Amino acid sequence: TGTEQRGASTYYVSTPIYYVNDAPHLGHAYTTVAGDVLTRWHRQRGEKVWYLTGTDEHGQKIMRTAEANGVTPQEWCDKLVEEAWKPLWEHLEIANDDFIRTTQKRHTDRVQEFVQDLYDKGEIYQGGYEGPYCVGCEEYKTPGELLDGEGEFAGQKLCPIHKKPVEMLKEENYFFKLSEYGPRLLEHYENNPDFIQPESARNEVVNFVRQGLQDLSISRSTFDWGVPVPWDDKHVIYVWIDALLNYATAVGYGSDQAKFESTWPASVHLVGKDILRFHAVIWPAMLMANGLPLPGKIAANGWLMVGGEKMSKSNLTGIKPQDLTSHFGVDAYRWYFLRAIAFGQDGSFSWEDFSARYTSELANDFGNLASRVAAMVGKYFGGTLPEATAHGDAEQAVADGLAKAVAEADARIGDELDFAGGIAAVFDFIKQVNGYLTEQEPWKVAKDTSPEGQARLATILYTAAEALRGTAVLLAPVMPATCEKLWASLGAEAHLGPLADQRVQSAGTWGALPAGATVTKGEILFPRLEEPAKG
Ligand code: ME8
Repeated sequence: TGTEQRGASTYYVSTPIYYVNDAPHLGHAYTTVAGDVLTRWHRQRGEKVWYLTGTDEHGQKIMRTAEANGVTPQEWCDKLVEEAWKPLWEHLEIANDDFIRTTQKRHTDRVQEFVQDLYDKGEIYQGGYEGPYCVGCEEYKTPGELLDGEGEFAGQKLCPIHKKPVEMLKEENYFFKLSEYGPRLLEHYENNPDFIQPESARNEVVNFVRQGLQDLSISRSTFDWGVPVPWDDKHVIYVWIDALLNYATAVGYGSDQAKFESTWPASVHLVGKDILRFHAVIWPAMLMANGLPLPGKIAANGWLMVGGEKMSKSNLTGIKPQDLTSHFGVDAYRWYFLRAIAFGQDGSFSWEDFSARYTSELANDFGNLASRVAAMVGKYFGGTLPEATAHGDAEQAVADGLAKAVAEADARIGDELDFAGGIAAVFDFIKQVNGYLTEQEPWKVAKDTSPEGQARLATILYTAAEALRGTAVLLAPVMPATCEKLWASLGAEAHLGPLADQRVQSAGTWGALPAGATVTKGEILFPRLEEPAKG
């Protein structure tokens, strides 16, 4: 059909663009860190990558928040973007290539053109609609999915996600003929089994579409904080239509054809499962309607939960990432959520679990290994990495372990978005190296001053250092600053160049770190946590 061809030469990943009604919490950071690790991984494969994030600034939710704070919506958005959202992504070492805001002219002009095109093609018509609306979701709800309110909300119907009363909304609006796209969408899901990930999300969407789609109201006339409908300025474009188009407008749709063609379509749209239908149903239908290629994958992450409910800004249950990074550090933070929660599943944050994993896996297994090896190369070889002249079976097992970790992590993280599985493979390897040192006992071998004894000692320490070289490359996308410190402590840059230039494909090639490298005992990678932990 043409829409299924993916030709772009760029590995293009997007996060949702977040509502700026409040500051970001752990949930937003979860999706954004996942995308950062994924794109860093692909950059490390040597691919051309584009990583996009941004903010969703129109609609009633933002307008009401601004009103409640006594400022204009634009002032509110500017303040939140500059003081809360951008600084957090910098703090978390997010290497996004662009940051789109839906109030930017480069976006609003293109949104109008896109919608005008659909109108000209007869995909949009005028009609009326009345139904229960959740401002938290910015979405009409179907009566069947609403919950009965209790207590302060007795007698009212509640949104199943926000647990707040819905409002009855009646409008004369413009409608997109979404109902006509069911068969083509189902065909696309069928022909592209990986289009929606994970499987549970795919099934949910397929079932939803099979029940039949309704046309979608794409304009609002009861408030004006939005992009005007080009042919009828009494209406603004529905915030979700406006928002979804960011993925195209940010990479040159309608403005920079060369860039658009080399970037579009997205390889992966990362989304929370709360907004799956918008991305897996409405968005592809909009693209089909305008003849644009569909994205490669919609990957839904689960929810971080608080007290059994989705952590949310609207319900004031958000925990600020900075509350955790100030205690655990940024890299441990980036690592923890991807390591501890299977991507696609819900998960609960717990201070105890984070502390326990930090201490056992980061400080003890990984950090201690790095500092022990550097200390022994310092003590026994004056800080110059010795040659492995006695490489035998035990060493070969470590070399094979590295190759296996590389292959496993590359497939899991780079292709399957199984971050937990990929990180676990690297930490299994770290355990293997620790086991190797425990068995070889270099501190005892050091007492044997014969040439054979010294050759053994040299070989053991070379092997451990080379294992760390591979580990630094594999963990760099997850813990960039920590791996830079390790790279520096191994003296790797002088021989192999910057860590950022290392390739996944050659990370498992044994013997890359040459004898003669200057190994120094650098900073402690994971300092002991201060006790007692908050929580
Ligand atoms: O939905 N657990 O913006 P939003 C995991 N503007 N992820 C969570 C989470 C949680 N508890 N809470 C939020 C919007 N997220 C729209 C998107 S896209 C064209 C428009 C993450 O500020 C998750 O990725 O409500 C979720 O989809 C997103 O933040 C919602 O952010």
